[in-house]
Amino acid sequence: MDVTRAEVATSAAAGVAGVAGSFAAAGRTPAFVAAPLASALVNAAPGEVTTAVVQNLGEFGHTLALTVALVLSVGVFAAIALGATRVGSRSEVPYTAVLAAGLGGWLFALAVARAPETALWSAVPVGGVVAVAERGFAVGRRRPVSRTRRQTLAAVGALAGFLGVAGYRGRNITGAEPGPISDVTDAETQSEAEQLLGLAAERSLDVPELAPLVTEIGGFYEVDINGVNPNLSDGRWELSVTGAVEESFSLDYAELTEMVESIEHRFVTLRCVGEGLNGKKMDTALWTGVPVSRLLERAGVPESSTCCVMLRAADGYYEEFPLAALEDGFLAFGMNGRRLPRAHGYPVRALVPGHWGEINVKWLTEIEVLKEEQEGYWEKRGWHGTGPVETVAKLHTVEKLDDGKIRLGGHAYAGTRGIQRVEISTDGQATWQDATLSEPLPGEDVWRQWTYEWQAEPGEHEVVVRATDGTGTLQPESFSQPYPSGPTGWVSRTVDN
Ligand SMILES: Nc1nc2c(c(=O)[nH]1)N[C@H]1C(S)=C(S)[C@@H](COP(=O)(O)O)O[C@H]1N2
Ligand SMILES: [Mo]
Repeated sequence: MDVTRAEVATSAAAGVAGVAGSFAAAGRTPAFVAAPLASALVNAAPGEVTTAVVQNLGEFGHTLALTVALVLSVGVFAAIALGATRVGSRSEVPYTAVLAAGLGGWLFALAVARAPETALWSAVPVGGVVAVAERGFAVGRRRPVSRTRRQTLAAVGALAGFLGVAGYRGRNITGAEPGPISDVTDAETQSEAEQLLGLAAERSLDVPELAPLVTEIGGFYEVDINGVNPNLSDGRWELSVTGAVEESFSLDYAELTEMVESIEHRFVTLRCVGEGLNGKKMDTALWTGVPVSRLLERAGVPESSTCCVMLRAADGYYEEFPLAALEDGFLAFGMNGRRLPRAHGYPVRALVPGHWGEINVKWLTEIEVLKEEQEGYWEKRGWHGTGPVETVAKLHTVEKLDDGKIRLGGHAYAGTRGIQRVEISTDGQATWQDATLSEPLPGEDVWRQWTYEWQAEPGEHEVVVRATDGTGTLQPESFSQPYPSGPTGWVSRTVDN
């Protein structure tokens, strides 16, 4: 089959226009055609690839997947446009090519992103490009039409203009970024949160380089299986409690936020099982929400249901773990005095005390009580990240002070075991000294900051840091990689004075 240059140019333009139209309508939300394709690519990839993309490459990996998905989408819209012009050239009915291109574009976008209105934003540009080409460039026409340079330039210019507008519009669609929790609770709840945040600021060590006890929302680490986050609305959100319970039920956002008697604030630290030993995927926030036990009581969990639960989310994520762990869990709709941001699970996420970040499911839609164990998303890919966190002390700041001393600092975390002690060796583990710890924050599941100063001799020093948890157990010394059960070992570093 011969494809003429005009046809190649037309299909390519239609492909790009179809994707641009979708972006203009949906921005970085799952209704954008490339978003579900990128997710499908990541999810269909072998476990190691998914791990590399999500746990190690992070945002870059998602950008890569999204780029491949973009190219694919352009290709499909282009193929649709080409097919449509071919069909049109054999038809006596006017506008066959335009209609076929539009319909094809709409169906493809709909099949991928399942948003009929947004799909129109692909259909119209794809059909439009074919219409322009038919009229001015004789594509798909038997009757030759002479094309002028001016027409070509006008068409290219129109396309470029469309891309610019689409890019601008799409980038400004960021999805829900909600306001303070007082919008959905009351002024008192808001002021409690603010007082607690004030307390955390007071208790943070006076070491400017060291991250404070509560991480700012924008600085809180993020790990997602998809490069594009769900864009839910609280008005349509529902959480169902199902499975081996006496009575399944669903509850909506208003019901949850109106459980005034049950609303609590909790400082909780999260840490990703896939991070490096001295990595930065560990942060703390003040979360506002309702204990999960309220919902489990309402559903009624029979004595015989002692096994486990599956939490499911709007992004297709699912994680399974012991029911006992969930009983102390928390459903958060607030973070640092704000309503939960989209990146961290808006409108509601689960927080499971002391466990790896993995089971703290964001965009939560279902809690299913199970009678038998099943594998979660990451366990299917070989990870063991549903249990309690390992103890860790991180070394994140090394500074030389004016008086010539060296100051070290970091955070230590051991889940609900708490941190009792952090020790430093500056002589390659010959001797150990106690670090200064920040006063503990209220709560069972929070990190502590540590700092240590010493007058170092000139030269190199091997610095090692280790924590002891609240049960008196020393952080494990033997080194292991993050995969499959989280990193272990003592963080060390050579400090040059
Ligand atoms: N729905 C959903 N929940 C999720 C994830 C996800 O990809 N989808 N990632 C998990 C992982 S691996 C971690 S470490 C934490 C990270 O939470 P954060 O992004 O709010 O820091 O969320 C967990 N909850
Ligand atoms: Mo994670």
